Amino acid sequence: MQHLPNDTIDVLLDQFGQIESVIGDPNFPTAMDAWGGNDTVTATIGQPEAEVTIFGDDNTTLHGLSRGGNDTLTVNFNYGWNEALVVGDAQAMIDDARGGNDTINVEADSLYTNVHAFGDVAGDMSGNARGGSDTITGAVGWRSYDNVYAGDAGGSMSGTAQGGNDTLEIGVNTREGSANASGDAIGSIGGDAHGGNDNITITFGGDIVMTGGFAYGDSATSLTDNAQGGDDILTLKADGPDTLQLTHPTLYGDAPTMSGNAQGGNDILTGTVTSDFLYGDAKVYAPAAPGSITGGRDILDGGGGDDQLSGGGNSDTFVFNAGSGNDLITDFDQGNTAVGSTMTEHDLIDVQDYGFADWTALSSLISDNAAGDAVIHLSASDTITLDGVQAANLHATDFLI
Ligand SMILES: [Ca+2]
Ligand SMILES: [Ca+2]
Ligand SMILES: [Ca+2]
Ligand SMILES: [Ca+2]
Repeated sequence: MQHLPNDTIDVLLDQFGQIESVIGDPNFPTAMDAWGGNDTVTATIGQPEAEVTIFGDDNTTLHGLSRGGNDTLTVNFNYGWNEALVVGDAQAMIDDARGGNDTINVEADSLYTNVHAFGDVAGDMSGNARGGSDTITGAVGWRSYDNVYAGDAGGSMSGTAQGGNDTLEIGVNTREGSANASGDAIGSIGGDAHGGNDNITITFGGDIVMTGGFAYGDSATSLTDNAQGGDDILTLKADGPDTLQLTHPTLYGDAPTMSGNAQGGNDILTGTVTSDFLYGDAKVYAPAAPGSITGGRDILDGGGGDDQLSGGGNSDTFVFNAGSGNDLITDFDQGNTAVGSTMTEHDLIDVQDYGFADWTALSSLISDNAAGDAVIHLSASDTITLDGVQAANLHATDFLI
């Protein structure tokens, strides 16, 4: 196994419109197995229209038993109107190639600046490729709407590819801008590929107006074939009290769409004071046969604001704390039915924070609305509406009191 050198590379983009490409291990040997060096690359941008591309190993496909190094890749943004593509390892990985464990810091909080950052590859992972355990720290600047982060692949995952266990921390500290963050892939996860167990946090600043934050535990596109989602932790946070957004921040425990025989992981989704949409598994289901899609056992907590919560298939837990707002559960005990499964599920509503004495006390606060849906009146300002469920069909066993 050839080991490539550990390099330290500093690049300054101090010209208007300057375009630079930095490769940690240039001429990575693709005809044989090799191990990339542990490189430290720092790019500093000081002029508008400058663009930088960084690969921790090389802009090529890692084959065989090749392995990416453990790289530290940083871009310092000091102006605006800039672009960056930062990739922990390579363009693609096949065979038994493995990505390194990389640290990527792209806090692009300057205006009109967009970053794409991927922990392992800019393109696809196929064969039996495995992603590393990467840490990506990002921030979105004013009027920056094309910020995309993935723990593993900018493209798709197929074969028996396996995503790494990654950590993504993204700040949206701007009045206008948005971020998309996936624990594994931006494209679809298909074949027999698996997502890793990732931890994604999106933090909003206190004065957001036209901002968006979208997190996907596994894929920003879909889980299809026999793909399996990982067990992910997705969290929205807000720094300030004046949050108002026109785009609902949205968390998907696995992916927007699940099809074929896809299986969701057991995910933990936590919203914030904004009006969030939380999907334990997916928003859209296209099973190969009735019941072929399996949901995960997810935990959903919308936080404050008026949230829309969908657990998806399998038995999920919905958590409500004092100040939870007026929330809607779209599929209480109905997630399996949505994919054509006859398996019963038993979702739970956790209202322990409200301190009700017993089921008698809680049940007296549940009644049907004009549409015939059960509404649980937790307090003068907090309610839970259960779409498609009547009050008469709720029991003590549906709650954690
Ligand atoms: Ca990596
Ligand atoms: Ca991952
Ligand atoms: Ca997941
Ligand atoms: Ca679920």
